[in-house]
Amino acid sequence: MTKKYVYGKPICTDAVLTKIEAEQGTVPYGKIATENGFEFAYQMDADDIVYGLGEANRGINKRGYCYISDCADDPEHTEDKRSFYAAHNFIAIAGKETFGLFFDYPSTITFDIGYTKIDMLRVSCDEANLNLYVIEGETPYEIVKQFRKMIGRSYIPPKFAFGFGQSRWGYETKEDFREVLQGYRENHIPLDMIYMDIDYMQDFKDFSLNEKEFSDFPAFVQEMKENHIRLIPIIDAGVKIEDGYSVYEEGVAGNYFCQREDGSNFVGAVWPGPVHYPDFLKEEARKWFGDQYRFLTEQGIEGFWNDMNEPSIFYSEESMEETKALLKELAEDDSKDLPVWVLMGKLGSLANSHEDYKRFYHDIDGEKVCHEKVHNLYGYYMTRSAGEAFERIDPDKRFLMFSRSSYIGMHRYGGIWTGDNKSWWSHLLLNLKMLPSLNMCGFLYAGADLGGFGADTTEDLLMRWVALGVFTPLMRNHAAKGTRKQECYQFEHIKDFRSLIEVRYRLIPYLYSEYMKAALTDDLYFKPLAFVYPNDEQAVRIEDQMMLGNEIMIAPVYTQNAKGRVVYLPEEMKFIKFLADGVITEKILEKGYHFIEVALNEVPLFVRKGKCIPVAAPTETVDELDEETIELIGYEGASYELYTDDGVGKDYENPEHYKMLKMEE
Ligand code: MIG
Repeated sequence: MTKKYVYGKPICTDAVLTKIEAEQGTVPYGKIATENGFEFAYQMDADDIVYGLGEANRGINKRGYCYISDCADDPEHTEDKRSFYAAHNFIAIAGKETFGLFFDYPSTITFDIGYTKIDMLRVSCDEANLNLYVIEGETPYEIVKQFRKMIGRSYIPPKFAFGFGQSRWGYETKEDFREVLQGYRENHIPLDMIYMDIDYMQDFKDFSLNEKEFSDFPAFVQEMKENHIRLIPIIDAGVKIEDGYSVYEEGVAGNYFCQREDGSNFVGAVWPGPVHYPDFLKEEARKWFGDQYRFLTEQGIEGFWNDMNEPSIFYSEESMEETKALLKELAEDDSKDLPVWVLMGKLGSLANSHEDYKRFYHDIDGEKVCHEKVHNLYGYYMTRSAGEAFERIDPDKRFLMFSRSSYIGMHRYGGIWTGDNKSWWSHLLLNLKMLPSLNMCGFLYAGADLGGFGADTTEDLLMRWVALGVFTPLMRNHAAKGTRKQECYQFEHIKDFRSLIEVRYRLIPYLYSEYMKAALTDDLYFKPLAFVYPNDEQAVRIEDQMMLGNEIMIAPVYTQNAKGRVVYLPEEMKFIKFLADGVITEKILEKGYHFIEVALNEVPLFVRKGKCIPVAAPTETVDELDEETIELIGYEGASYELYTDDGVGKDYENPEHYKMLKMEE
């Protein structure tokens, strides 16, 4: 049962697809105040758990901190941060009273979950213009499933996107890409995708190619495809201002860019220097931008990642002018003490500033709306622009698409990666904890930069992180310019990376099948243990183990120099270990705590009692996976329903995609 409460004049976000009539009365839980902005207040019971918020900091249970939905390009994901790149305003409270809340509000909104007062939940925003959905159900799991139904089916990627991908900010030339291909193939480490970061473009212009390097791009795309590699280019939100550049000129001519109050095009700056920002909230602009992807799909490209779409604004024309004026003033000041901190303060506040968000407008169905009021929709609508275009480009084909910024609703058009993490052990754990929350908000195709984006990785960190990445639908190694080389073949124990990634490929039949079932039934791919064992007091609080699909539990190692880890089993399970030489060991473990030994080159998982999973022979690419090689591991006599399809088309409902497999007694 879902109830909808309407306050003021909400902006339509298209996050919820189900038509729900607005209630007249007051909300059944907590208290609402609308005199001074909007506030929802709820007195939590000491033992209540609060789930949700998708891409947010800290743990699965969100209690004890304050989170702010305010999409921002901030690459420092330290524990004190309140905002990341996304705004996923769904929470579920489980305990004395159990209910879910979705605050459909596209501007800044604060979730104080026991931060100011330990048992007080306060959700507040500046304007009382929003739709609030109250979702009722027996358990948080039921509430989540109901919420997922309301917001529509999650994005389904092509099957190749379940392969492993290598990325790095800094690949520029064809030779750079060929070197990656060679590094992987020579060492027989599986690989399906190589990502193209901004350096493939000419002067960082969207839908352009470096003229010197990629004059015969279709032939290069083909060359890679012959090696079973898909090239996945990045697309940035800002469009470079440059005479003669067709995307810029069409955008200006069509009035497709965000404008200032006076009707002139707003100017910000990102990698290309001064840019305009496409007005993705304006239908014609969205269609126009989406059609630009054809420039690359027509050359054989089948997938993209959308970046800088919070949107990232390094500075605006206005803020730069202010800075220059300040510099001038300081230069003219002949007193001895140059107030450097004034300048530092100014420079430090230039990027991602709300002052800038107030400077430009969107045209939503003819109505002028200030960006500030819809800020959190920008990445969503950029990706929607691409997703809608793919439907026109080839309605029968799946394209790979994931975005950095997002809002609930975007999950129908693409997945996400979690942005600029660091090569820190704490970020490996953060990655793990975030996964079920992302799933609750509809984002099934998700993953973090394995090995860490910023800072220098270490071989052991990359190995442990890859061993987690084995299970995440998006499995990509990505690193920032200037950091230590991070491709798996750059390290001493190349064979160990091969074994780890081979486990991923052996598990693809299971992972893909569970992904498809989760997507097609609005279910979770990653679940907290609490959703499966709600009456087990130990299990309910565990945040470093996850249920994956219906058959397995994962418990990655996330501490440096550890020989293994402690794991809690809420019931008897079969402990499976993929060893470096391809051997699979198995051992039944009783309910309770265990220390499991896991070497750097091994992947552990646990099969639930009475269940089994399919495991294929390893291959180097998804194309080569052979279902004939599938064996079942787990409990004798168990059966598994395998979902398979061609991995490209969209006839998902075809019953022929399901096959019952049974393990011999
Ligand atoms: O300001 O395109 O999160 O993955 O490598 C940095 C360069 C811009 C941020 C993305 C990152 C990407 C990088 N981008």
